[in-house]
Parts: sequence; structure tokens; C-alpha cells
Amino acid sequence: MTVAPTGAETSKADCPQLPTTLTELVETAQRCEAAGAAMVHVHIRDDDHRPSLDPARLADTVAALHENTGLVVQLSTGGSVHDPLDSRLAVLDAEPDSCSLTMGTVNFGDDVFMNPWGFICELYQASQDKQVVPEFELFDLGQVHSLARLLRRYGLPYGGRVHCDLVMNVPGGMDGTADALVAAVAALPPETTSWSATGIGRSTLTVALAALSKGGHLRVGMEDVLTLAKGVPVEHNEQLVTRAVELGRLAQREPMTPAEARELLGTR
Ligand code: KMH
Ligand code: ZN
Repeated sequence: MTVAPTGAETSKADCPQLPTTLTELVETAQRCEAAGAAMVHVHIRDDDHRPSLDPARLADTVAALHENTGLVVQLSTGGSVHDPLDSRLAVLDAEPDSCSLTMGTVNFGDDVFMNPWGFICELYQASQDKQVVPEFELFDLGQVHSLARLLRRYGLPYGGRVHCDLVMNVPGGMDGTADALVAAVAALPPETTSWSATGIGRSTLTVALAALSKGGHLRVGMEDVLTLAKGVPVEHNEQLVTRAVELGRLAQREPMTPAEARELLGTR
């Protein structure tokens, strides 16, 4: 189970319960770990709660999460749609256990989330050099195909495992439906050793249930959904983790411990 507690798209003004400070992030991570999360997918904010890729702040965040939790720490290299590619590459210098690595450019609501092929190749090789395990973020079927191409060209990731995350229902990406999930899972390259899925917005439960049915792992969190039901806001990320753990238990799937997740992913 991965928790993605903050993201880069929601403002603190619109959602004061979003964890944007380091203190809030660490408290969130601790409570989510206790609830069953094994990995945290991290976007940080500056003192004004705006998305940031400040190198020192990223390094401090990784250190604080390692000090205060046992979670696998995954830094986002996606950042916000406005972040330049060189700042996104430099994220790896903060020495996270894992990094997100999106396999192609995708329309993102009214914006464009830029991931040109050259950037993907550079980021991937940097992750191999720096011993950071990538999580391949797949927003559509074309990106699944690109992953096979990347692995053919550059070999396996650091750690020898291939872990993917299907990010579904972004306006511009694949649908958040069971049918789309089945198609994407069927197209994953044979090197894939594990995958998770997350459904943005109201697709969150559909995608979680479909992922559990297909043997996948789950990502939940306020990066992806801000309501528990129509008109019921999420007050704390822990609620989303707890609900996902309950869904898993109904499917007789126990959440992995962080140690088991490290083994699964091959982190250093
Ligand atoms: N904020 C999105 C533009 C990632 O973390 O790698 C990109 C994103 C993906 O959230
Ligand atoms: Zn993200």
C-alpha cells in the first residue's frame, strides 16, 4: 500500500487539511504507516505551501521520513506541471529509496505533464546510477508500450525488479474503469514484477476494487482524491489508507509491511 498524501495540484487554501509542512507530512506518514501503508509518495511544498523541488528541502524531507518512519520513501520526479525538467532530474540527489518515473507526456486537465522520451531515458539511467528504484507511472496504454521499449534499451532498473503504478482517470489519460485496468495490466511487459493502481477522483473505489481483483497493489491518498463520498471531505490521509486496508482484507489480502515492500521493490 502506497500513500500519496499531498500531490502538487491542490492548494492549501482550498484544502487546509492537506499535509504541506514537514511536520504535517511526518505526522501523516506515521499515522498512515500505523494504518497499513508501506510506502509514501512525496511531493513537497515551500513555506507558502506552493509545490517545490528545492534540493535541500527534499533531502531534509527524505531524512525526516527515514528517521521517523519505516516507510519506503518515494520522491516524485513528476513535480507539478510547471516544474522544469532539470529540477525534476535533480530530485534523485536527495537519495530517496524510490522515485516516480512517468513513461510519457500526457494532457493533464487543462495543462500538459511533460515527459519527452529523452528526459525519460536520462532520468532512468540516473536512477540506475544512483541506485534509486523507479516506480513507472503509467497514465495510458501508450506509456505501457514505452516501458517495454525503455527496458529493451537500458535493461532492468536498479534492484532488478520492475514495479509499475497505473494512474487512472486523469483528464487526458486512460479511464478509471475496470475495463481500462484489465487492458493495461494485460499489456504490461513480461519483466514486470509488481504493480499498483490508483484512480483519481471518483474512480478511486472502482480502480481499487479492480486492482485487488487482478492481484495488484494499491495507492491511495489526497494527491488523488479529496472526498470519501460525494460531499464528504477527507480529513486525514489515514482515512483513505484505513479504507483501502479494509477493502484488501475483504479480498483476503493483507497489507505488506515496509520491510516486505523493500524486498518486493529491491530498494537498497
Ligand atoms: N503532479 C503531476 C503533474 C508523479 O508524481 O510522478 C505529476 C505527478 C506524477 O504527480
Ligand atoms: Zn505524484
